[in-house]
Amino acid sequence: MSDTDRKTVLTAAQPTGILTIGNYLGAIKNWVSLLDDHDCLFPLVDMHAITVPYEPADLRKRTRSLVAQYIACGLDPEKCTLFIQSHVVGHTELAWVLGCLTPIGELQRMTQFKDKTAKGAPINSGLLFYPVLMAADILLYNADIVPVGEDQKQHLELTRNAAERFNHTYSETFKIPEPKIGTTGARVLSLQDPTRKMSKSDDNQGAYILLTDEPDVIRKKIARAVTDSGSEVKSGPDKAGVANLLSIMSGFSGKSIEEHEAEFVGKGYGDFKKAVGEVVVEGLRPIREKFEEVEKDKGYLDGVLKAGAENAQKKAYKILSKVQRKVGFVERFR
Ligand code: ATP
Ligand code: LTN
Repeated sequence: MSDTDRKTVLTAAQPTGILTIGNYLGAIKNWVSLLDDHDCLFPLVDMHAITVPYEPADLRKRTRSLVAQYIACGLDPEKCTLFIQSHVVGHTELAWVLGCLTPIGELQRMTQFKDKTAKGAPINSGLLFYPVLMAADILLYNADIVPVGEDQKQHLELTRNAAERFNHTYSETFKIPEPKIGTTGARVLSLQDPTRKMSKSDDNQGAYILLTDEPDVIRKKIARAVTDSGSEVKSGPDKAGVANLLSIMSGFSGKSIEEHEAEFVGKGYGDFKKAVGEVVVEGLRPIREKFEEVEKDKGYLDGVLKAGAENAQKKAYKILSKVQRKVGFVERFR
């Protein structure tokens, strides 16, 4: 495939802490599979992260840690652009222009904004503007494909509207990005309540497995995972707990759920959970080891981030200068 045929994929996450196996199996593993045939950009959206209360020192630490986690999960910086959003000039500049085309009502209708404000805490205007900054992240690189979870569908719709509005108000500039909503990745459920998704913000630490959990912690969490009544190791609508463990096992082993079911015919939950534990421990071992190696290598991480920002900046300037010309700003002297 020639470079010009390659589609641009862009997706982002906030640096909120150590990722879970839900983030890995449901999202990152799929991003890794796109690296060879696409031009992939992965900004770490630190500017989005300051829309809610936070500690500056934590944010800095978590941002660097997330880069190391991405690399450990297989997002090879030689094959994609890993960068920090605040390192690239253009995200906020474009957000401002798009914001001047976006009716307030459209932002107030966002369910994520409504959920966050419903809790009654004081609201800053950054939280309202959040989706416009997200639209800028995507449009600044004319991304074709944006893989996101179901919860980001509405923000993607707003992004598409903003691109169409700009194209219509000025002239054809932006591609209309396609969302790729939670397609092939598994939806990993809580180990303690398989009616909910696995989430690192769960109060119960037994509900999730982090990429950096030690082998014994992983084994314990899986041994204590909620399973269903009955004793057959089989996926099914009334067997959400067992189905979740089978899906996790298959995500790490690469074998199908049916193959794993066949392995446990005539065996009980105890044997099954032990086997799941070992598959997860072995699946996470290289990730945890790589993470530990990369996280402490400050020089290497700095190099990755510097190269990532330079590459992203080149692309961003191209679109930003086009936008600034079209909206009537006097050309910048450089
Ligand atoms: P939290 O874990 O705090 O609830 P989050 O993991 O949903 O937050 P995001 O940054 O929104 O945080 O997630 C990044 C990506 O991981 C998204 O594409 C999301 O759909 C995916 N993801 C998160 N949790 C799971 C899960 N349990 N199963 C499958 N995919 C998941
Ligand atoms: N809002 C998204 C994070 C995000 C994003 C983006 C995702 C910010 N900018 C651009 C895709 C493309 C979230 O909370 N998951």
